[in-house]
Amino acid sequence: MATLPASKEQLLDNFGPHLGRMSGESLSTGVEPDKLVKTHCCFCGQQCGIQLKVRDNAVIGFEPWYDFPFNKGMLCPKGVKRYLQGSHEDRLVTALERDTNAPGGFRPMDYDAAIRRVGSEIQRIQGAHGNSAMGVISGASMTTEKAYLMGKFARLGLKTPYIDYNGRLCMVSAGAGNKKAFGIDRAANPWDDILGAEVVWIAGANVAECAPITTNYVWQAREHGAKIIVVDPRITPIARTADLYLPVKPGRDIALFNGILHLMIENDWLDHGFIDNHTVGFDALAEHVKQWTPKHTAEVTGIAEKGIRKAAEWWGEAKTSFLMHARGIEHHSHGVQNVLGAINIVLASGRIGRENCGYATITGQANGQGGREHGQKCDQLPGARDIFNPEHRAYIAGVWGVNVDEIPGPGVDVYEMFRKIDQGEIKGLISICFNPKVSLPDNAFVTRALEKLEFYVAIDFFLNETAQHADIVLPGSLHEEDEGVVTQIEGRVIKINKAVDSPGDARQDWKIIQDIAKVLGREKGFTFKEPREIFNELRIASKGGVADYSGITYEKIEAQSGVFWPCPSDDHPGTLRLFEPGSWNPIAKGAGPFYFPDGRARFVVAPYTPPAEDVDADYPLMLTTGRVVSQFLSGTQTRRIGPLVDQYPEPVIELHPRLAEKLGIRDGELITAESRRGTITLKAMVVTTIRPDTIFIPYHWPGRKSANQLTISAQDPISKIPEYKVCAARIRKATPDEGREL
Ligand SMILES: Nc1nc2c(c(=O)[nH]1)N[C@H]1C(S)=C(S)[C@@H](COP(=O)(O)OP(=O)(O)OC[C@H]3O[C@@H](n4cnc5c(=O)[nH]c(N)nc54)[C@H](O)[C@@H]3O)O[C@H]1N2
Ligand SMILES: Nc1nc2c(c(=O)[nH]1)N[C@H]1C(S)=C(S)[C@@H](COP(=O)(O)OP(=O)(O)OC[C@H]3O[C@@H](n4cnc5c(=O)[nH]c(N)nc54)[C@H](O)[C@@H]3O)O[C@H]1N2
Ligand code: SF4
Ligand SMILES: [Mo]
Repeated sequence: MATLPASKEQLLDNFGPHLGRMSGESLSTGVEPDKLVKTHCCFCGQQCGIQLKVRDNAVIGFEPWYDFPFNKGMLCPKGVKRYLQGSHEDRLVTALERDTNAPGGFRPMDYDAAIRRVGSEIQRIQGAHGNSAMGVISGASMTTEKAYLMGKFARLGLKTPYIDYNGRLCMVSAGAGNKKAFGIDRAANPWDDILGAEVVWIAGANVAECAPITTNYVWQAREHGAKIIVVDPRITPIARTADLYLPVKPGRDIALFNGILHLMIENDWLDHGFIDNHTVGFDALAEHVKQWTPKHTAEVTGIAEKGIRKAAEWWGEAKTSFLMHARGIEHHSHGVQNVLGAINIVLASGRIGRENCGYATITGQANGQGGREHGQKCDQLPGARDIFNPEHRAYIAGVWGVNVDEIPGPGVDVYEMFRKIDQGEIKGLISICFNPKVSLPDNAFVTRALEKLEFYVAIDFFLNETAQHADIVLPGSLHEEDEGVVTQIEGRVIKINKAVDSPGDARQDWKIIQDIAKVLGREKGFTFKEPREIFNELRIASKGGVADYSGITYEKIEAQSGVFWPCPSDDHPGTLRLFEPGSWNPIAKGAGPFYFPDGRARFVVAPYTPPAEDVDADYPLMLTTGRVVSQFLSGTQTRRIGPLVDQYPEPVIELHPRLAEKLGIRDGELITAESRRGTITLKAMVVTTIRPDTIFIPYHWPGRKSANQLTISAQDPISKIPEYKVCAARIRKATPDEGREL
């Protein structure tokens, strides 16, 4: 059996963040850099500050950036090794054209000729089948300038409603829940509020592996006496240091939140003043949760009644608290309900909108926050405006200098786009910063759909698995080759600074998009000369919207170590904490702190529904999927960074010793997991840290090692997020053939 570390020190060594200041590394130790560039990590949504060491137009290492307030010089293993990807031999430096006779299936192509081919294919497809036969899929690892440009380009450059982005797989349940309850979609607090919380509730977030720097905030809170509650089907590293661990069955968090609220009401652990003055809908919710007795909650969630009562008591009696959640509760066909359940217990406690009292959804991708605000979502216009709202449309049409009818209506979510590709409705695709062949559920379907496209162009700096299906690949820019803003986990808008030029024919993504607009003869509105110009247009486009960036400038970001949005004017410092009495709010206009006309937050009844595919006699186990600390998302980048690969070379199937014993499975042995959609053969990792009815597979690998061969394409009806976190599965020993095929 694999042993897991027990002490805090061991956790740090084996899993976690490098808490403690690191000395810089460099490719060539002793070589003096030409310059140090202050910027941020390219990976997760925490956006740690880092200084890149640059010599001869190459990033050769890093130095900590101690003064950046969020991470104060700390980095996790990915941040430490990120600089190694730029020099990788796979880096795309020319355009590529599909050629089945060429080695690797592609041959290099002149950049301008590639752009001309892209233009003529788009014209051919749109001429024959209409503008909507083209689709765009985009990404939230890119700067906000690029995200904004992609939304504008799809609507005006391609005149298609079909654009969506990879945040659809990530932040949309959180966003939809926040919008329903608060009227705004941003983490409500700066992270310093964690430090003074008496109770920290962590639901469905593997904080130590996926938001490593946040671990430090949680542990500091604990040093100050905070009690930590962790809800997860697995005893993750953060759970091992928790005061109370609740091993929820995958897909049942809403039952737990309803059960907690039941006990809060029964014991009068409520802030009546807050509920009366600042919310609506409590009575209907109180009626609904009557059925969620501790006994019923325990039956549904698989958590012992004692643990439920203890959690309710700690949460109920606290004077200050912080609740955070991530994809563990959101990646569900009822992800929005789970989020609303979490918000309900926060609102009932009244502990929001003041110091040390907070709530946050942990942002995933580098620009998971900013990338979901300015129009690359299928139903959204800049400033978090709604594409179906006539006033919002009219405002943006004015900024863009077009007739309002020229802005197409809402499109569809990215999975639905693949269904439309499969049905032949969408015939041409542009992808940028997205690897759906690895990251979408039930990915055999995605692969089939990709092969049906008449024309597909991918923009990336590596030839990812999806791009291998492209007709043309255009070499885009790495993070350190461009500048622009991103919005990190707290809602702080920060600046990515350029460190080096792109190699060969590779160029900044926004230039490539403008080149395509130009060759289509639709360059009006796509003649920006630098990211700053795009940002200045975005500021105007966001003005008066909920996500108002109009008072943010590159200079203000530098002067203040970031600016928290909303920031509605030049003399406004930004909004550190949402929902504080008196803070700027264009919707409530003084009526109250929340972003509705009456200024009140909404309690929303969130009924429990089981997962789309529950266990049965044929598939008796719950499969859940997620991450490991050293790999990132579809792995395109981190599978090319040697030290990170060494740390976790290949995926394994985590299972409990009791399950292993029942099936005669030994640790390290090859086993096969099956769902109704696919099979996967990997090594077993027998651990006591998982529920015996659940198995876990990390998803960062492609092809026969991809967890998404098994996952289900069921989606939340509101947010359209896929149900990555639970489907029915079974396991058995692998056959000799399955072992040989690996
Ligand atoms: N190392 C690393 N860090 C990352 C990323 C990465 O790929 N690698 N990706 C970034 C991105 S884009 C994201 S979205 C975040 C994701 O960050 P997290 O959401 O923290 O990561 P996951 O591993 O997807 O899932 C979190 C936990 O949910 C648990 N879980 C599964 N089902 C349930 C359930 O029904 N209820 C509850 N309560 N828990 C459940 C899993 O056991 C897992 O421990 O991480 C970001 N940071
Ligand atoms: N089974 C399972 N599947 C999951 C999840 C899960 O928990 N379980 N999690 C889901 C989540 S939360 C997420 S966020 C998605 C992520 O899924 P994807 O977004 O598909 O994964 P990435 O690896 O981020 O793919 C991004 C691609 O963009 C490229 N890229 C990065 N930055 C830039 C840039 O600035 N410019 C350009 N041009 N390209 C860039 C990278 O090289 C990579 O090829 O996966 C989802 N899939
Ligand atoms: S991956 Fe996230 S936690 Fe790690 S260094 Fe980068 S931004 Fe920081
Ligand atoms: Mo994500």
